[in-house]
Amino acid sequence: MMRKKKTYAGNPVITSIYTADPSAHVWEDGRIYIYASHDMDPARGCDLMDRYHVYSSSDMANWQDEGEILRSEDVKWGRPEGGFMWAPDCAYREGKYYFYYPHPSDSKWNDSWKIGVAVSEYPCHGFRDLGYIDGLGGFGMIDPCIFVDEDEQVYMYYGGAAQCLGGRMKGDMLSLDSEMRPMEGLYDFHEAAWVLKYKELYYLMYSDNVQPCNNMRYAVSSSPLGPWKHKGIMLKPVGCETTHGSIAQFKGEWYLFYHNQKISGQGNLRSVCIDKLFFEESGDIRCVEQTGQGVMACDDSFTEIMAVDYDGEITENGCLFDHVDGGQGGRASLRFYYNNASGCLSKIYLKVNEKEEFLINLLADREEADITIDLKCGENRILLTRECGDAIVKSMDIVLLDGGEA
Ligand code: FUB
Repeated sequence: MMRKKKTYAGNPVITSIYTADPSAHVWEDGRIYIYASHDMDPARGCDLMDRYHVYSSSDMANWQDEGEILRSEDVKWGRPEGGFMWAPDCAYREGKYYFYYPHPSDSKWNDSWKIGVAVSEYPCHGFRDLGYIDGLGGFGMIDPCIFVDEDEQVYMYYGGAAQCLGGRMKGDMLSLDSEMRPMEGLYDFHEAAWVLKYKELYYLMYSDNVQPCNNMRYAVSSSPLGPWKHKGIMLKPVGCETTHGSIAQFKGEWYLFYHNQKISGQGNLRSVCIDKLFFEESGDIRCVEQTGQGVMACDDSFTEIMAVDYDGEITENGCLFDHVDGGQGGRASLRFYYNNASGCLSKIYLKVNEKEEFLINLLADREEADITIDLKCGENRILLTRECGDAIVKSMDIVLLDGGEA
């Protein structure tokens, strides 16, 4: 069967699992990628966050889950209890993708933040952890943002607990080339720094400390390290306490990537959204309108994808797909087709070859849920167990992302 093409992305745009803190980038292959953190369901504050997923698109409306790229278990220097894989960023240089993530190195998590780096030759798989950046970290120091200027100079920004620091990085993408210095002129900085350049001006977007829900503000400067001039609010509260996002230009249009709690109603089970962003003639950013429809496909580049279909064996408590052909093994994009007439969010637990994977959301106003996982070569067993709600999964299709015929 063909996977259908969407005309509008819808908000939230990622619905099957909870995702937050989206960092969006357009890479050499002409696609746009979102590097998101993952709010593990059920949540315990933001403590259990783990398993970064990457999403990619050629048209802004149809997003492919590219699968998991890193989890706390892979971080040898990290806190023994794991979790706390918070807001990441990614940068490209000379054929390699560098993934930056904040993670504590000790059980006393908020005193021991470090900025870890993983590297790959690919934008969305194959990442290996390289350790952390010497000279960065400490109490509340989270949310790395990497900005590569037009002259190829690389800058690092990060911070939390009301402190934002910035500095130059070396071309190795792993070490600092200057002291990190306070970014001056920001009004009410909380966390979530994001830097970009538009025309001749640098923009630093960040979240403020307003309670119970933060705003997103921005400041401008003629230099990448400030001093900054505060300009105002560019995203009003999204409904949950945190606000965090990124800005990217894709095929001529500007977009804001952010998160809200629309699916769960819980501030620590968030979902990535996208809306259009506009610069005024003056260079000011117009306050972004948060829509339910989301952004429209920006062109016809997404062609319907041929997938292999499976009918599920519907059981009293879920659905079983046995003898699923994983081809030569590797990443597989699963799409579950379901009926959810209850009007409420349903959840199913996914197990692949007896390995616990995720709770998957089956939204009342949708009929499909996507997730990318690893399948082994040959036959696989995929079991869905009802966690809550009345949705019934009937069938599934699979696209093998790493090649290999199913
Ligand atoms: O997602 C965990 C933390 O919440 C991020 O690092 C912050 O920016 C806030 O979004």
